[in-house]
Amino acid sequence: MAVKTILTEPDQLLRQISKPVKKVGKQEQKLMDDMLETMYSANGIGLAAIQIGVPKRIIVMDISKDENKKKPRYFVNPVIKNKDILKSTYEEGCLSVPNQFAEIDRPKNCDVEYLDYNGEKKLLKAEGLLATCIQHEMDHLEGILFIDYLSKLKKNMIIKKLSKMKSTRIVV
Ligand code: GNR
Ligand code: NI
Repeated sequence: MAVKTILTEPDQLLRQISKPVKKVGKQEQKLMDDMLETMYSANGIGLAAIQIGVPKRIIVMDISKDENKKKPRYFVNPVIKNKDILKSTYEEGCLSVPNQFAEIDRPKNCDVEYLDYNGEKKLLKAEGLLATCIQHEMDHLEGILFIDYLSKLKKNMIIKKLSKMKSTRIVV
């Protein structure tokens, strides 16, 4: 396994639409292992493959709080089958939009069909943080970031800040 570099806004790769996986093979499993290790090392609860520069429809997640009780989840080619008309608000962050947070409304519950780590077809009825996170990750597959839901003004402020941070190189 290996920790990969997480791309950050305004990297244009993050805007790519990810491609469906034809078969969950060794290569995809190795990618999922690397994604999980990268996510844990960045203290994230989810990661989409495009965040490490791979435009495949693959997501890893672990929303468990206890470090000793890890519960990794893998989603390949996820599709939302059903979503709530009820919305819930959550303060979201993103490893690709470092140190920025905003309250985002999304359907409260959703059903997701996907292939697991072994390529088996599964259906998950997601609620709460799990539902929020899976929807955040599925947006990444479409090249969407949570800041896209903010006003132009707020979004541009964040992009400007991140661009500045990126162009600042500390010289000793
Ligand atoms: O680590 C993460 N936390 C988080 C908090 C609220 C809503 C969504 C997330 S996902 C984020 C990791 C990430 O950027 N995944 O794409
Ligand atoms: Ni994200």
